[in-house]
Amino acid sequence: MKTSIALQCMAACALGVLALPAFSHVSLETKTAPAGSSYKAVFQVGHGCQGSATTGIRVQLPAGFQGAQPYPKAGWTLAVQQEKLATPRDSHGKPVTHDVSVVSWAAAGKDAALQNAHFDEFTLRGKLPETAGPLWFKVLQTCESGSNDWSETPASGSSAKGLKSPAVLLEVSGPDAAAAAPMPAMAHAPGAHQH
Ligand SMILES: [Cu+2]
Repeated sequence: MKTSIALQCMAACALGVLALPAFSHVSLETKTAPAGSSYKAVFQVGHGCQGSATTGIRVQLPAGFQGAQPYPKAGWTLAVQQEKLATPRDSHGKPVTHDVSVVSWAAAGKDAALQNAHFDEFTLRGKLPETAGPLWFKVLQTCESGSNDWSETPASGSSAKGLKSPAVLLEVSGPDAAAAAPMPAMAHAPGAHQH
């Protein structure tokens, strides 16, 4: 099953690479952000599922991503799931025991579905953890026919190299790196795009 999805995506992405090198599969507009900052996550969807139009985007928020707020989208129905935190945190002197764990957008009708050849963005914001390191957003892309489960993460580190269906990576940089204006990660340079 995994193999067939990978092959499907390979075919889809080969086309994507020719047409729009920087906008294949699902990736973040801004791939690096400083620890502890407020971050606007713009998920860019570059293709559907083996040619089929996208009807749903479900984003699982990584631990440490706080207070997520989705941007509503015309034609799409929003849903938000909360989860009990393993460790409650403090917010303005009050304990926070639950937080948003999943945000999803579903096409409200056939007309709203994102055609395979088109491009769109799904946006949410939240506060980043105070510690630097990779944050992986697992994204389930559902389509009129089939789905792409962008959920693979490496055993360690932040390289998606060799992963067939990588989760979406945000590099959280330390205070030093933030001051030194980090280079945007080139995870989706034409040569690097592989499934
Ligand atoms: Cu792709």
